[in-house]
Order: sequence, then C-alpha cells, then structure tokens
Amino acid sequence: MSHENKYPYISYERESYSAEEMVQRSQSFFEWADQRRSVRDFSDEPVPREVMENILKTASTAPSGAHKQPWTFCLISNKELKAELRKLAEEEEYKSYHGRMSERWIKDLEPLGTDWHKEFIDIAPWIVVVMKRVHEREGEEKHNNYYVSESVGLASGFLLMAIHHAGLVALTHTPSPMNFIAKALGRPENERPFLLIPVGKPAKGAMVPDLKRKGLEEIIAYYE
Ligand code: IYR
Repeated sequence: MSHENKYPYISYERESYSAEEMVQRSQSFFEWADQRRSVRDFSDEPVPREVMENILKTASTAPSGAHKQPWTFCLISNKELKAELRKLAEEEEYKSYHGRMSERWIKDLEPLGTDWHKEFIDIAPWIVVVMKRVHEREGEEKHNNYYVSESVGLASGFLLMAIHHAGLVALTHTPSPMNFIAKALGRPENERPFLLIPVGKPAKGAMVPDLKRKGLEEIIAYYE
C-alpha cells in the first residue's frame, strides 16, 4: 500500500482460537456482559481515582472518525459540584416529567421506576460527564470532527463495559436539555454534553427491574 512508506505502520497479530474455543469464549463473554445492569441505587463508598483513570483509558480505545478521538471525559468527585449538577438536573427533569415528555413516554418508563429525582448524582462517588468535541481549534481555524456521535457512542459503550469489568455499576443518565452541564462545568465552546454517568458500587440491597432482553430472532436479520 502506498501510504506504508509515508506513515509508520506496525505489524498486528492476534492469538488464533479454534472454532470450539471461539464458541466457548463468545458464550462466556456474553454471560458476563449479560450481568451488566443500569443501577439507580448507589453506595457512597469511595472508588480510587486510578480505577476511574483506567476505565477512561479503556473508553478512549474505542474507534473514532479519522482517529480524532472526539471526546472529553469530565471526572467529577467534588461534592459541591455534584450537588450543583443534581440541583440543575432535577430542575430540568421536573419540567420534563411534568409536561415535556409525552404520556406514552412516561408510561414506557413506568417499569423502570424513573422520576425527576436524581439523588444518585449526589451519592455516587464519581460522575463521568461524556462530552462530544464537535470541532478542534487550530488558532483562528475550526476543524470539524467526523462521525462525532457515532464515535462518542462507541466510547461510551466501551466505558460501560470497563465499569462492569471493574465490578462497578453505572447509569446512563440523559438529562434533557443538557446545556446546563457544559455551563456548570465551564466547558469550552467546542464541547457538547453527551451523557452523564454516575459510577460506583451498588447500594446494599439495591434492586433492578426484572427486564428481559430481546432474543436472537428479534435482533438478527440473517442473509446467509
Ligand atoms: N432523561 C430522563 C427520562 C428518561 C428517559 C429514558 I428514554 C430512559 O430510559 C430513562 C429516563 C431521566 O433520566 O429520568
């Protein structure tokens, strides 16, 4: 390939598994991933910052448009800031649950037990706010990033799996509208809030709804 001379390449090899090993590995990985649940009841037990940094390094291994890695993760443990974010989130959510969301939407959320109260923002030891970087600046010039939502969505998926792997739990919270977050955190104008994710251990006696996941026949359209 022509670019090989111009840009550095390194060789890449992975361990190769037999068909049986691949079936076994993919099955056990599924069973492990299937244990992950969104949790709303957090313990306030501290989690070391190094754990969070490793988790965020993992999130940042996600593929991204032209490898621009168009994300910033705000890592928050400051109590006053968490209280402020909770207050602002609850103000927006109160309006959402009392008129901005459709009746159908509220009904769809009933089994999940959500409402406008967001005490988990105060209680969880860490809040990760995932920011999209819509462009980068070079002096006066703005350069748009590519496939920003796809890229940041992928990084957020990796983030949730890394949290799960550390034995922690998370909630993908989407306060709406989210502009208050960028303002409260003093983020630069090229960043937009994407998700607010409390991270920690589940509270003792935490409960989650007994949800069923779709079966293969519902999620795969085969073309063999
Ligand atoms: N953003 C609100 C409402 C909400 C919406 C969906 I779709 C959910 O799956 C859960 C909640 C909130 O965070 O409560």
